[in-house]
This record gives sequence, C-alpha cells and structure tokens, in this order.
Amino acid sequence: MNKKIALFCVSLLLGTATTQAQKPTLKETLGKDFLVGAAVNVDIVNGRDEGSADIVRKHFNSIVAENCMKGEEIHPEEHRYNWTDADKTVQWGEENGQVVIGHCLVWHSQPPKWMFTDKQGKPVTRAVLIDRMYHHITDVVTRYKGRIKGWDVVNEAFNDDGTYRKTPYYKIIGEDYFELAFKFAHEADPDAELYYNDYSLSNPAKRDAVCRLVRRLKEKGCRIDAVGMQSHHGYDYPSPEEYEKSIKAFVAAGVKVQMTEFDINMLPRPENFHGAEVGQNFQYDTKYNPYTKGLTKKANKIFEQQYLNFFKVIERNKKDILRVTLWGVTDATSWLNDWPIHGRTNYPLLFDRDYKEKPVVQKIIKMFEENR
Ligand code: 9MR
Repeated sequence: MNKKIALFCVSLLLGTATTQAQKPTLKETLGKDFLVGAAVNVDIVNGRDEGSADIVRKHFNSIVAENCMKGEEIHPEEHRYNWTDADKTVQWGEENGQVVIGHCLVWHSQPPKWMFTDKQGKPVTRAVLIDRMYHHITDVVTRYKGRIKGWDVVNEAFNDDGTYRKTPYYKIIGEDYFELAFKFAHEADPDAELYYNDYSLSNPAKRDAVCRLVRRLKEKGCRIDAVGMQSHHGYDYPSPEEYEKSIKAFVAAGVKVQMTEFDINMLPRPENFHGAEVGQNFQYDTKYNPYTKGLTKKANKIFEQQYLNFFKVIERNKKDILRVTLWGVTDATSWLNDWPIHGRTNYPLLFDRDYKEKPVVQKIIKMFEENR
C-alpha cells in the first residue's frame, strides 16, 4: 500500500478524512519547517476586517505590521510617539497565537519627517542624527522587548547596481550607520533577532552587496540573524535560479534567509519596470489594467506556476529559511492594486476578494507534504 492510501485509511479509521472544511492549512504544513506569516493592516487588528483576520488565524502563525511601525507613523514628532496601532498589532498577535515581527527601524522611505533636519530646516550633523537614530531605535525596540521576535533593522539600503542608496542616513552618517543601527537594536533587546531587508535580491549586484554587508557586520561583531528577501515578484520575474543563488549566497555569508514580503504582481508594468521602490508612480491607462473581471485562464496558470516555482525553491532550501511572509492577506487590500499605478485590479496573494483560498494553496501544501 502506498503512503498516501495508508494515510487515507488511517484518517478514515480515526474519522478525520479530509473534507472540504478540513483541508490542511499553511501553518499546519509549511509551519513545520519555518514560520509562515502575513502582513496585517490596522483594519485587521482593529476588528474592521474579520474575513482577513479569520484567514490569518487559520493559515498563519506569524504577523508583521504592514505600516504602523514605520518611522513616520510611530514617531511623528521628535518627542512624541504614536503607539496606538503598533500596541494593538502586538496585542492582537499575542491574543491570536502569532509570532510578531517588527518592520522597520531604519528606512529612507516614510522616515520620521523631522529626523534629518534642524528647526531651521538645515541638515542635522552626524552626531545629531546618530543620537536621533539611537533614541528612535531604543524607544521602539524597548517598548516591545520580549514580545517581538525580530526586527527589520535596516530596510532597502542598496540601489539595484549594488551601490549604497544615498539616503540621508548614508549621506549624513556614512556607511557605519548600518553597524550603529544593528548595535542600538541589539542593546535594546539582546534576545531579538535582527535582519537586513531588501527587494530585488535575485539581482546579482544587489546580492553581492548584501553579502558584503553581512560579512562586514559580522566582522564588526554585530548580531545579524537573517537577510529578508522581500520577494515582490512579477508574473515573469525574477528567475527562480537567481533567487536560489541568492538564498545560498546569504547562507554562505553566515546568516539564515527569510521571504518577508512575498507576492506576485500579475499586471503589466510600465517601461519594463521592476523593484518595489514605493516612491515611483506612473499614469493610469486601461492597457495596464487588463483583468478587472478576473484573471484569464492563461494568466491564472502563469500565476500558479510562478507560486509553485518559487515555493519549490523555498522547499528545497527550507533548512536555511526562518520565515515566509505574504505581503497582505487577500487581493482586495494588496498594495499592488495601487502601485506603481493607482486604481488597478491585481491578484498577487493566496486568498481572493471573497476571502476564498485559491487552488494554488493546496498545491503548495501538497508539495511540502510530498517532500517530508
Ligand atoms: O504595503 C505598504 C503600503 O501600504 C505603504 O503605502 C507603503 C509605504 O509605506 O509601504 C508598503 O510596504 C512596503 C514595505 O514596507 C517595504 N517594502 C516594500 C513594500 C511595498 O511597497
């Protein structure tokens, strides 16, 4: 008797034959290998989107705040924090048995607005910015000490060609802002895992730059546990082979890997556009919004194949992967409906606009079960 028939007989005997209602969930299966999570927005944690909340409870064992822990939101003025939504997110996670991840401490986008300039609007000195960065990181990490498993310490600090992004942190402090940020975060919560997080990490130049960063941080004695590969993929990029090369390169540099913002953009992109730089936006045109009534059969096949291609790579490398997090719960609320063109109908996630699990979910689960 083959393994599957035997398992089916056992489940019949135990009265647990898999029915439609009892299909295995992501956390029951992939959760045996790594944390499996979703980014949650403030509607979910404040009880305004119970459909998505139910999906998170059922399928995921880890959450990350999509927006409310970003500098601009949590630290609107130098001596004023807005903890409300972040507190609620951490509390909701705990009440619902979720491992909570923090996103993000140092980022050029949505930073605390006051961070880089003085009262006259002039750039602050290196010493002032280090001091402000210290207080921001220390206050935020300390508030959730012991309750947040790990932090995206620095987010998106490289250009696609592997050079440093010329952020105010880089321009004012210099390249040692990385080690300072990791050091401050570690001092505030020595038990928290610390991550470097970025997009387009299948790109060889960016991959090499991040490997150099990991090695440098380690040489300087900083704690860094993992590289977060955001994994904002498209229907025809990146190459799974390059994606896998990056996983292996980061592991060889001495850290674990996690897929932190997984989704698949199914819509045509303007001017061969890649990446996930939120600042870039393009004019709406109906030719860029072809699936307002649903994906075609052909597009749906491509969607499934892309998910399966990347999850095959993830499955093969599962021993080195700490977590896989989807960037959102259902297609309805994905950021990809509004970026890089506002007002489109996109299909990037594993759950549809009616809160229904897409067929690819069970295909992913089957892939993991077959390789156990
Ligand atoms: O999904 C997030 C969207 O709601 C915000 O408007 C945007 C700007 O803060 O950020 C999006 O999340 C980004 C994440 O924080 C960092 N990597 C790229 C993500 C998609 O832009």
